[in-house]
Amino acid sequence: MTHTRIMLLGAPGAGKGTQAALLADKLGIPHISTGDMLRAAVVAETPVGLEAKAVMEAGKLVSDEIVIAIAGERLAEEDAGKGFILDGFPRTLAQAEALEGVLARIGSGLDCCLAFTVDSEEVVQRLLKRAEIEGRADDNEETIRERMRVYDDMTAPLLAHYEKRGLLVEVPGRGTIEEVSEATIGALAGP
Ligand code: B4P
Repeated sequence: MTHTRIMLLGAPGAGKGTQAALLADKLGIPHISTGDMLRAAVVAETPVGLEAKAVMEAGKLVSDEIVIAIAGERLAEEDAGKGFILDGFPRTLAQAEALEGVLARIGSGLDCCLAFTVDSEEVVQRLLKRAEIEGRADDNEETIRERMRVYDDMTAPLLAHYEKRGLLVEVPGRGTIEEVSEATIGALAGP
């Protein structure tokens, strides 16, 4: 398995965060989640957190400017030099272009984009279940449906963007977490 600069794409609840954590552990490279970084900023009440809070609670995207800055800073840290799992970034074409610039500056590029496919009713059910367990402010049915609309409008176009670059690998996101994990490792190993 040679891929170490990996990004994960998929609708909310498609399994990005779950699979990113498993993969990062297996490959010994950092899991970089813009969602986790933004939630930490909200809890710490930093200027970024104060700006992001209401946007996230409404199921909208935080501004490209903020997200590109926090992801760029994190990718410049030493541990990301040996590879990374990007989870939830990029989410817009502007973010994808910014990522290409950041990686080009450090003489690197993405090895692949793993796209998790799963049907919308299943993701709603998964996120409602997470709401019972974790109580995340954006895991209620109305906000989940808004996040899915935002995904279709702003993020789904990235599928064609990465396909054109020969980086897109689709992974069926249905099944248990273990089954999806096996499919993810299989997808990285190639045909
Ligand atoms: P994220 O934290 O990225 O949240 P998410 O899309 O809902 O997915 P997540 O990765 O957490 O969940 P997963 O599918 O693994 O973003 C949250 C918000 O932050 C965004 O709405 C936005 O406001 C902001 N944001 C983040 N990045 C941004 C960016 N780049 N630009 C702008 N704004 C940004 O898992 C969901 C649930 O399903 C879990 O409970 C899990 O246990 C379960 N699950 C996973 N796989 C399963 C399986 N196979 N079977 C059953 N359940 C499963």
